[in-house]
Amino acid sequence: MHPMLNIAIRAARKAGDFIAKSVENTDNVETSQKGTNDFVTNIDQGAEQIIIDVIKKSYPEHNIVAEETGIVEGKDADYQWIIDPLDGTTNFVKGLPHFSVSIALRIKGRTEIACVYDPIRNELFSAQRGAGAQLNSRRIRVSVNKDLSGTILATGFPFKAKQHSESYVKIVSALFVDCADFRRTGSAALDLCYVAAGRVDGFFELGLKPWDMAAGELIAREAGALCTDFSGATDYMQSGNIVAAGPKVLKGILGKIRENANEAMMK
Ligand code: 2AM
Ligand code: CA
Ligand code: CA
Ligand code: CA
Repeated sequence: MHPMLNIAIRAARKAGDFIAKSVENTDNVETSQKGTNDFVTNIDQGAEQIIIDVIKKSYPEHNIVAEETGIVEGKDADYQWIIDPLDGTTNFVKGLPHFSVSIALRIKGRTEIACVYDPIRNELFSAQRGAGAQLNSRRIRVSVNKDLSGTILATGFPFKAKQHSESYVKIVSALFVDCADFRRTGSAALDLCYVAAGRVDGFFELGLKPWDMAAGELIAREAGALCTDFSGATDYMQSGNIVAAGPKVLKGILGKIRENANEAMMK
């Protein structure tokens, strides 16, 4: 295993176990609001510090971009770690046991290493570019479907970009004609991993941040998924709008998006 993947996994497990422990004793959880419908807790921050400490100890020169801390500059700009210490904070705050720790490493602008850890289920998803994707060390693959029929699609509602609600609902209605059903889990990082594992057949969401997607998208692609933005191009890290699925399902989702999205969503 790549030594940097080893460090990513060590950091994710340490942070995840810290989060899982806090679920047992919610007296220690302090929630504050960053904005409308946008929560952060001392556990998000504590988990992030654990991850940063593990990475900095092994790689003091590397750069870090973390959701709650922002940019931690190092001397070597070629290496950039992208961290979401707790993806699914709203679930966590509500006591809904579905969230994850997401860590990716980009080297010279390309994601090389990724891990997403679900501490409640003890599931560790990981990938190294060119070496496939794993769930707890076993190889995972996307589902194979000819088209949208029978598919279960994961999505996230545009709770932040509510100006897109109408177009979003149109896309969902159009997809619902052909797919079997939807899931809305609340952790984009795990949604991408579930695409990778074939637990859902596709995923789309808009308005995501790089740390929501960076690890999950490599894991999905290494498991055979294609990831695109809503126009079918690969600019999802910039736009925050992502579709992930096996090639045929992706084509079906993109078709419905193209027919129903507004102009701003297609950028
Ligand atoms: P978070 O829990 O790390 O914030 C679910 O739809 C996705 O949206 C999750 O990846 C979640 O990440 C993210 N999310 C939740 N609330 C958010 C907010 N107010 N602003 C931006 N992203 C948010
Ligand atoms: Ca957040
Ligand atoms: Ca997130
Ligand atoms: Ca987060």
